[in-house]
Amino acid sequence: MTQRTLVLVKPDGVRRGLTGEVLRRIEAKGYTLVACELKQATRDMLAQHYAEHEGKPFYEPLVEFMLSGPVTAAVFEGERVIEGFRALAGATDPTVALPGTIRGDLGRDWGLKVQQNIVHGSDSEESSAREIAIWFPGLA
Ligand code: RTP
Ligand code: MG
Repeated sequence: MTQRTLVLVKPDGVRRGLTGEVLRRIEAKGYTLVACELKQATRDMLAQHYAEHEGKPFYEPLVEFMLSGPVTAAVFEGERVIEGFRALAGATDPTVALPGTIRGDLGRDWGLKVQQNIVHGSDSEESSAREIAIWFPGLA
């Protein structure tokens, strides 16, 4: 079934100049870019985006990290793209993410309060619909 997923190149990825590399990998896999914009998140957007994590020990550092600079927000489309992008991204912890994945090839532990792992990708159809409405409210 054709799906859409919300991808964020997080502030660490944008600062390191990895936006092109991340988008290249997703396009090379065969998914279709349907929206893309450099955006500065607001606290309100992040409260909605990370609602499931509210109250966890990493929540506040995560929000501060996500506010620390612009993110590249993108929507990709394709068959099973939600699962497909999460496979491209690799495990949440970049230290153990497998080589060949975005986080495994490009990320590492920087000894900071929250994992800075370059990308976000929606984890379900429900999440992708909710997240796309936050980041691209006008997208049909
Ligand atoms: P994402 O939502 O960014 O695609 O990543 P994910 O599903 O692999 O990870 P999730 O569990 O949803 O966590 C969201 C983000 O919070 C940061 N995190 N840090 N213990 C920690 O330091 C920790 N745990 C989570 C990461 O940036 C993670 O991507
Ligand atoms: Mg997640």
